[in-house]
Amino acid sequence: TVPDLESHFEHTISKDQRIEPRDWVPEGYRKTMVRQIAQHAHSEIIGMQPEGNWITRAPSLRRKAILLAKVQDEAGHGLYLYSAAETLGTSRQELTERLVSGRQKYSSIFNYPTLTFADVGAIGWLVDGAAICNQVPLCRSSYGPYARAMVRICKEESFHQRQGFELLMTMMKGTEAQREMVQDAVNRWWWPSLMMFGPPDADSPNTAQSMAWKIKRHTNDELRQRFVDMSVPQAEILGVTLPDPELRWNDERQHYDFGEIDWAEFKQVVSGNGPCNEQRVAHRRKAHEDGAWVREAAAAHARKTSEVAA
Ligand code: FAQ
Repeated sequence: TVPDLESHFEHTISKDQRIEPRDWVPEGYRKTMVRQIAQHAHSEIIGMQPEGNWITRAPSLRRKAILLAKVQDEAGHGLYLYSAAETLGTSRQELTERLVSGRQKYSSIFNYPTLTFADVGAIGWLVDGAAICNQVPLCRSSYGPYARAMVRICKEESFHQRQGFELLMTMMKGTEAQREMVQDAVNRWWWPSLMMFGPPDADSPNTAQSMAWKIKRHTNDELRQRFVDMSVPQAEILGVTLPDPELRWNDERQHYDFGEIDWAEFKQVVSGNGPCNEQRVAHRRKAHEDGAWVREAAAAHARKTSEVAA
């Protein structure tokens, strides 16, 4: 009966055990989990585009090999995550259709352009850095298939973050023009990276319930603060300035204070009006349409083999 199932679900959550695909879950839990996993998967897939833009123009064979590997990892993360969502009863095809028709979100960060090769470094350092900060706690998320996917994904993100930092460090040891390129990239990517953590807690409609269900382990503002605290010393090592005049250590709080995020810009980008939203979705839609014949051929082949077997 439902009360039994419900108490089993509540018990599993309260004991910090994992919910598995065979378990009964409240509809709200299923909906939230599918939304978060799908948005996460879409972010990985759309997130291939800004850096993919530089694969053909990487400055050396070594940089090209690293970048190819990173972008391929992102495709892998996306597929992993779609599989996790499928265990909740929503197919990858359905989710892809929601993405290409603009009905489902992906991270705001991937709607900004990559103007120079230093952007590849800044994405690795800041965007993957923010992703790790957000995702390490998700390894303890209550939904088993999602939490387990996060373990592997975080290992790969850690390599991504290091390659970005190392790229920027190399450029900082180069010419004056290279140092300026790095500073310019950091100026453009810093604030959008802080927006990756989502709206402030007071304006985050999903946080309270997701924390109660242990889908999320920390609030948006907690993770954003952790990211700022982690990034300031790294910026010092690199020798770049973070573009926030209000950034300073607060001895009382034992954290860095930072300036106000431009939430109007965040809302614009999330609602489809960022600098590259249209281009990103159009590119994904075209790739999906161009791949239709592969899906049809695979389905026809599967049908044929099952007919032969029967
Ligand atoms: N952009 O109530 P909340 C990566 C939406 S890392 C767009 O606070 P929640 C790696 C939110 O979904 C990036 N939308 O929501 C990589 C909700 O939507 P709704 C992906 C945003 O879920 C690196 C609404 O606003 N990582 O891809 C954003 O509790 C380099 C209200 O917000 C993840 O997805 C945003 N920044 O908390 C790849 C991590 N923020 O209900 C390539 C997993 C919020 O209107 C290259 N996700 N929204 O449909 C999470 O941890 C959470 O979903 C949050 C949002 C923290 C993102």
